Amino acid sequence: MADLVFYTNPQSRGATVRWMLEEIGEPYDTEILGYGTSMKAAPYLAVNPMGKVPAIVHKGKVVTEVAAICLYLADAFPAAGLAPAPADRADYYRWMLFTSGPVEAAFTNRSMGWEAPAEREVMLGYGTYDRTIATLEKALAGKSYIAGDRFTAADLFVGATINVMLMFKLLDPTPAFTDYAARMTDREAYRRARDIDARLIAEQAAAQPA
Ligand SMILES: N[C@@H](CCC(=O)N[C@@H](CS)C(=O)NCC(=O)O)C(=O)O
Repeated sequence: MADLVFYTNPQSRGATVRWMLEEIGEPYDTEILGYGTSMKAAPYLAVNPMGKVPAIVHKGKVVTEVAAICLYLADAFPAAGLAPAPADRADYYRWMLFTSGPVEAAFTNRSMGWEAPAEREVMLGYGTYDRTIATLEKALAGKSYIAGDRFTAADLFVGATINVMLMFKLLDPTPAFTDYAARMTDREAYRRARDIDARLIAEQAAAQPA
């Protein structure tokens, strides 16, 4: 058993953590959980009471939430060079958490067709979808990377989120977003992770009764 266990489903936000794990390059064991079945059964609820994937257990410590897992792994495995030096983390924390909070809420609400009445926008952490997305676009303007001068876990997380939003047509495919997503995902670790999950999805489909 490896020190690092990854709980996921290949068709889930776990894809981002798989990419992160492939960037880290350390051995990990994978536990595949089924929607509505093993994901909501006692053994996994003991790991994540939410009954949601992904989660990791590293040396007995549980981490859930994709953004937290990426931040944790970048710190736990510094040799991968995915976290800036502590003094240079302003943009790193800012855009990572802006994406896991306001951006995620803005696009999931949009995907559900929920629109807050204008007078209640002040109560929403993201205000409006349009302002949140314009802010993210501005954060990328004129930069190769979102936090500093090299690829970090913030690019992995923000790039993966933008990629998914583009795939599900929840984001206007402006050059700022499409170029950034294409550049961030043009990495061996991304392709390895994508291929592993694609293989698992094919295996699951083949195992379904006809
Ligand atoms: N905020 C969580 C979201 C996790 C999440 O919603 N995962 C979905 C798959 S993408 C899930 O496990 N759904 C199964 C369920 O709720 O039963 C994170 O960032 O990890």
